[in-house]
Amino acid sequence: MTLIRRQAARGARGTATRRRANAVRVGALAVMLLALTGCANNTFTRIGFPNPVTEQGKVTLSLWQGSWIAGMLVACVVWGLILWAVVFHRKRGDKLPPQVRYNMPIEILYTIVPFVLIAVLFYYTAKDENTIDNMVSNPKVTVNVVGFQWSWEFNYPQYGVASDGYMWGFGPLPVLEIPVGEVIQFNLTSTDVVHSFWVPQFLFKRDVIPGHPNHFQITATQTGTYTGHCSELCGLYHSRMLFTVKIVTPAQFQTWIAQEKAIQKTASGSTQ
Ligand SMILES: [Cu+2]
Repeated sequence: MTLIRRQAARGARGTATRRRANAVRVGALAVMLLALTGCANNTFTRIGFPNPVTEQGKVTLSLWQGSWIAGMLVACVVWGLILWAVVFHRKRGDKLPPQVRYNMPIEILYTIVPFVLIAVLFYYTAKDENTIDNMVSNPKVTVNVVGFQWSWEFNYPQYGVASDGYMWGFGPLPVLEIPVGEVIQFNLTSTDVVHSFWVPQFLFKRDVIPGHPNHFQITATQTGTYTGHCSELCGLYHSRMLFTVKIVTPAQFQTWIAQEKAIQKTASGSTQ
Protein backbone atom coordinates (compact mmCIF):
# COMPACT_ATOMS: atom_id res chain seq x y z
CA MET A 1 0.00 0.00 0.00
CA THR A 2 2.87 2.38 0.96
CA LEU A 3 4.67 1.51 -2.29
CA ILE A 4 1.58 2.41 -4.32
CA ARG A 5 1.27 5.72 -2.44
CA ARG A 6 4.99 6.48 -3.07
CA GLN A 7 4.59 5.71 -6.79
CA ALA A 8 1.49 7.92 -6.96
CA ALA A 9 3.35 10.78 -5.24
CA ARG A 10 6.31 10.37 -7.65
CA GLY A 11 3.86 10.41 -10.59
CA ALA A 12 2.23 13.60 -9.32
CA ARG A 13 5.64 15.25 -8.85
CA GLY A 14 6.60 14.22 -12.41
CA THR A 15 3.41 15.74 -13.84
CA ALA A 16 3.99 19.00 -11.93
CA THR A 17 7.61 19.18 -13.20
CA ARG A 18 6.46 18.58 -16.79
CA ARG A 19 3.79 21.31 -16.42
CA ARG A 20 6.40 23.73 -15.09
CA ALA A 21 8.76 22.90 -17.98
CA ASN A 22 5.93 23.43 -20.50
CA ALA A 23 5.01 26.76 -18.88
CA VAL A 24 8.66 27.87 -19.11
CA ARG A 25 8.80 26.83 -22.78
CA VAL A 26 5.56 28.73 -23.62
CA GLY A 27 6.82 31.78 -21.69
CA ALA A 28 10.17 31.70 -23.52
CA LEU A 29 8.36 31.45 -26.87
CA ALA A 30 6.10 34.39 -25.99
CA VAL A 31 9.11 36.51 -24.91
CA MET A 32 10.93 35.56 -28.13
CA LEU A 33 7.91 36.55 -30.28
CA LEU A 34 7.55 39.85 -28.42
CA ALA A 35 11.25 40.54 -28.81
CA LEU A 36 11.09 39.72 -32.51
CA THR A 37 8.06 41.89 -33.19
CA GLY A 38 8.71 44.66 -30.69
CA CYS A 39 12.42 45.38 -31.07
CA ALA A 40 13.89 43.93 -34.23
CA ASN A 41 13.05 45.61 -37.51
CA ASN A 42 13.78 43.40 -40.49
CA THR A 43 11.90 41.80 -43.38
CA PHE A 44 11.14 38.74 -41.20
CA THR A 45 9.55 40.74 -38.35
CA ARG A 46 7.79 42.96 -40.91
CA ILE A 47 6.52 39.74 -42.59
CA GLY A 48 7.67 40.86 -46.04
CA PHE A 49 6.61 44.51 -45.80
CA PRO A 50 9.07 47.29 -46.68
CA ASN A 51 10.33 49.52 -43.87
CA PRO A 52 7.64 52.24 -43.58
CA VAL A 53 8.80 55.86 -43.90
CA THR A 54 5.54 57.56 -42.86
CA GLU A 55 3.58 57.74 -39.59
CA GLN A 56 0.59 56.22 -41.41
CA GLY A 57 2.75 53.39 -42.79
CA LYS A 58 3.79 52.41 -39.25
CA VAL A 59 0.09 51.99 -38.37
CA THR A 60 -0.41 49.74 -41.42
CA LEU A 61 2.63 47.68 -40.42
CA SER A 62 1.41 47.13 -36.84
CA LEU A 63 -2.01 46.04 -38.18
CA TRP A 64 -0.28 43.60 -40.56
CA GLN A 65 1.90 42.17 -37.77
CA GLY A 66 -1.01 42.00 -35.30
CA SER A 67 -3.17 40.14 -37.84
CA TRP A 68 -0.36 37.63 -38.42
CA ILE A 69 0.16 37.06 -34.69
CA ALA A 70 -3.61 36.53 -34.22
CA GLY A 71 -3.67 34.20 -37.24
CA MET A 72 -0.68 32.19 -35.98
CA LEU A 73 -2.21 31.86 -32.48
CA VAL A 74 -5.41 30.48 -34.06
CA ALA A 75 -3.30 28.18 -36.28
CA CYS A 76 -1.40 26.87 -33.23
CA VAL A 77 -4.66 26.07 -31.40
CA VAL A 78 -6.05 24.31 -34.51
CA TRP A 79 -2.82 22.36 -35.16
CA GLY A 80 -2.68 21.44 -31.46
CA LEU A 81 -6.25 20.11 -31.54
CA ILE A 82 -5.53 18.14 -34.74
CA LEU A 83 -2.39 16.59 -33.21
CA TRP A 84 -4.22 15.86 -29.96
CA ALA A 85 -7.01 14.07 -31.89
CA VAL A 86 -4.48 12.16 -34.04
CA VAL A 87 -2.31 11.07 -31.08
CA PHE A 88 -4.80 10.49 -28.26
CA HIS A 89 -7.85 9.38 -30.22
CA ARG A 90 -6.24 7.08 -32.77
CA LYS A 91 -7.83 3.72 -33.50
CA ARG A 92 -6.98 1.24 -30.73
CA GLY A 93 -9.23 -1.66 -31.66
CA ASP A 94 -12.37 -2.61 -33.51
CA LYS A 95 -14.66 -1.10 -30.88
CA LEU A 96 -16.42 1.98 -32.26
CA PRO A 97 -16.12 5.19 -30.20
CA PRO A 98 -19.35 6.50 -28.63
CA GLN A 99 -21.65 7.63 -31.46
CA VAL A 100 -23.39 11.01 -30.99
CA ARG A 101 -25.67 12.99 -33.30
CA TYR A 102 -24.55 16.43 -32.14
CA ASN A 103 -22.76 18.26 -29.37
CA MET A 104 -24.52 21.53 -28.68
CA PRO A 105 -21.82 23.28 -26.56
CA ILE A 106 -19.11 22.52 -29.14
CA GLU A 107 -21.35 23.67 -32.01
CA ILE A 108 -22.17 26.94 -30.22
CA LEU A 109 -18.46 27.41 -29.48
CA TYR A 110 -17.32 26.99 -33.09
CA THR A 111 -20.05 29.38 -34.25
CA ILE A 112 -19.23 32.08 -31.72
CA VAL A 113 -15.41 31.91 -31.83
CA PRO A 114 -15.12 32.83 -35.58
CA PHE A 115 -17.52 35.74 -35.02
CA VAL A 116 -15.38 36.99 -32.14
CA LEU A 117 -12.20 36.64 -34.26
CA ILE A 118 -13.76 38.54 -37.18
CA ALA A 119 -15.13 41.24 -34.84
CA VAL A 120 -11.66 41.81 -33.31
CA LEU A 121 -9.97 41.96 -36.74
CA PHE A 122 -12.74 44.27 -38.04
CA TYR A 123 -12.40 46.58 -35.02
CA TYR A 124 -8.63 47.05 -35.42
CA THR A 125 -8.90 47.39 -39.23
CA ALA A 126 -11.62 50.07 -38.99
CA LYS A 127 -9.73 51.90 -36.20
CA ASP A 128 -6.44 51.95 -38.15
CA GLU A 129 -8.17 52.84 -41.42
CA ASN A 130 -9.67 55.91 -39.71
CA THR A 131 -6.21 56.89 -38.43
CA ILE A 132 -4.62 56.46 -41.89
CA ASP A 133 -7.43 58.33 -43.69
CA ASN A 134 -7.55 61.14 -41.11
CA MET A 135 -7.04 64.57 -42.73
CA VAL A 136 -6.13 67.74 -40.88
CA SER A 137 -7.47 71.06 -42.19
CA ASN A 138 -4.09 72.84 -42.37
CA PRO A 139 -1.53 70.62 -44.17
CA LYS A 140 1.91 72.18 -44.50
CA VAL A 141 2.36 71.27 -48.19
CA THR A 142 -0.25 70.40 -50.82
CA VAL A 143 0.69 68.37 -53.89
CA ASN A 144 -1.74 68.02 -56.79
CA VAL A 145 -0.88 64.73 -58.47
CA VAL A 146 -1.94 64.26 -62.09
CA GLY A 147 -1.73 60.74 -63.51
CA PHE A 148 -1.81 60.15 -67.27
CA GLN A 149 -0.70 57.50 -69.76
CA TRP A 150 2.13 56.94 -68.82
CA SER A 151 3.63 59.37 -66.38
CA TRP A 152 2.95 61.78 -63.53
CA GLU A 153 2.93 65.49 -62.89
CA PHE A 154 3.28 66.96 -59.40
CA ASN A 155 1.98 70.50 -58.88
CA TYR A 156 2.70 72.56 -55.78
CA PRO A 157 -0.09 75.21 -55.89
CA GLN A 158 1.26 77.10 -52.84
CA TYR A 159 4.53 77.76 -54.67
CA GLY A 160 3.39 77.82 -58.31
CA VAL A 161 5.80 74.98 -59.08
CA ALA A 162 5.14 71.96 -61.33
CA SER A 163 7.40 68.91 -61.52
CA ASP A 164 7.16 66.46 -64.40
CA GLY A 165 9.36 64.05 -66.31
CA TYR A 166 9.30 61.05 -68.60
CA MET A 167 8.16 57.49 -68.31
CA TRP A 168 10.96 55.08 -67.45
CA GLY A 169 13.43 54.56 -70.31
CA PHE A 170 12.61 57.81 -72.13
CA GLY A 171 14.32 60.36 -69.86
CA PRO A 172 14.47 61.48 -66.23
CA LEU A 173 11.54 60.35 -64.08
CA PRO A 174 9.19 62.95 -62.55
CA VAL A 175 10.34 63.97 -59.07
CA LEU A 176 8.04 64.21 -56.07
CA GLU A 177 9.96 66.08 -53.40
CA ILE A 178 8.47 66.49 -49.92
CA PRO A 179 9.76 67.65 -46.52
CA VAL A 180 10.15 65.22 -43.61
CA GLY A 181 8.08 65.65 -40.41
CA GLU A 182 5.37 67.82 -41.98
CA VAL A 183 1.81 67.02 -43.02
CA ILE A 184 1.61 66.65 -46.80
CA GLN A 185 -1.72 66.54 -48.59
CA PHE A 186 -2.04 64.75 -51.93
CA ASN A 187 -4.93 65.48 -54.31
CA LEU A 188 -5.10 62.81 -57.00
CA THR A 189 -6.64 63.33 -60.44
CA SER A 190 -6.35 61.54 -63.79
CA THR A 191 -6.69 62.93 -67.29
CA ASP A 192 -7.48 59.63 -69.02
CA VAL A 193 -7.85 56.19 -67.37
CA VAL A 194 -7.69 54.83 -63.82
CA HIS A 195 -4.17 54.81 -62.37
CA SER A 196 -3.03 54.14 -58.83
CA PHE A 197 -0.54 56.14 -56.79
CA TRP A 198 1.76 53.77 -54.92
CA VAL A 199 4.94 54.27 -52.96
CA PRO A 200 5.84 50.87 -51.44
CA GLN A 201 7.61 52.51 -48.45
CA PHE A 202 4.39 54.42 -47.58
CA LEU A 203 2.64 50.98 -47.28
CA PHE A 204 -0.18 52.74 -49.07
CA LYS A 205 -1.76 53.07 -52.51
CA ARG A 206 -4.76 55.01 -53.72
CA ASP A 207 -6.60 54.98 -57.05
CA VAL A 208 -6.28 57.97 -59.37
CA ILE A 209 -9.66 58.11 -61.10
CA PRO A 210 -10.79 60.44 -63.92
CA GLY A 211 -13.62 62.71 -62.72
CA HIS A 212 -13.28 61.54 -59.11
CA PRO A 213 -10.53 63.36 -57.17
CA ASN A 214 -9.04 61.39 -54.28
CA HIS A 215 -7.20 62.81 -51.31
CA PHE A 216 -4.93 61.61 -48.52
CA GLN A 217 -2.29 62.95 -46.17
CA ILE A 218 0.99 61.58 -44.90
CA THR A 219 3.74 62.66 -42.54
CA ALA A 220 7.15 61.32 -43.53
CA THR A 221 9.35 60.11 -40.67
CA GLN A 222 12.73 59.79 -42.39
CA THR A 223 14.60 61.24 -45.33
CA GLY A 224 15.53 59.14 -48.36
CA THR A 225 14.97 58.50 -52.06
CA TYR A 226 12.43 55.93 -53.19
CA THR A 227 10.60 54.86 -56.34
CA GLY A 228 6.86 55.38 -56.77
CA HIS A 229 4.72 53.29 -59.11
CA CYS A 230 1.38 53.09 -60.83
CA SER A 231 -0.27 49.96 -59.46
CA GLU A 232 -3.37 49.87 -61.68
CA LEU A 233 -2.91 48.24 -65.10
CA CYS A 234 -3.49 51.31 -67.28
CA GLY A 235 -2.22 50.33 -70.71
CA LEU A 236 0.83 49.38 -72.74
CA TYR A 237 3.53 51.21 -70.74
CA HIS A 238 1.92 50.89 -67.31
CA SER A 239 5.05 49.27 -65.84
CA ARG A 240 7.15 52.29 -66.92
CA MET A 241 4.90 54.77 -65.13
CA LEU A 242 7.38 55.42 -62.33
CA PHE A 243 8.44 58.47 -60.36
CA THR A 244 11.15 59.38 -57.89
CA VAL A 245 10.18 60.27 -54.33
CA LYS A 246 12.65 62.43 -52.43
CA ILE A 247 11.99 62.98 -48.74
CA VAL A 248 14.27 65.80 -47.61
CA THR A 249 14.63 68.20 -44.69
CA PRO A 250 12.31 71.26 -44.73
CA ALA A 251 15.32 73.52 -45.53
CA GLN A 252 16.34 71.33 -48.50
CA PHE A 253 12.72 71.36 -49.67
CA GLN A 254 12.61 75.17 -49.65
CA THR A 255 15.90 75.26 -51.60
CA TRP A 256 14.48 72.84 -54.19
CA ILE A 257 11.29 74.89 -54.53
CA ALA A 258 13.38 78.05 -55.09
CA GLN A 259 15.49 76.24 -57.71
CA GLU A 260 12.39 74.92 -59.52
CA LYS A 261 10.84 78.40 -59.49
CA ALA A 262 14.02 79.89 -60.98
CA ILE A 263 14.17 77.17 -63.67
CA GLN A 264 10.52 77.70 -64.59
CA LYS A 265 10.96 81.48 -64.68
CA THR A 266 13.95 81.11 -67.01
CA ALA A 267 12.05 78.64 -69.22
CA SER A 268 8.96 80.87 -69.46
CA GLY A 269 11.24 83.91 -70.14
CA SER A 270 13.06 82.14 -72.97
CA THR A 271 9.79 81.13 -74.67
CA GLN A 272 8.49 84.72 -74.71
CU1 LIG B 1 -1.11 54.05 -64.65
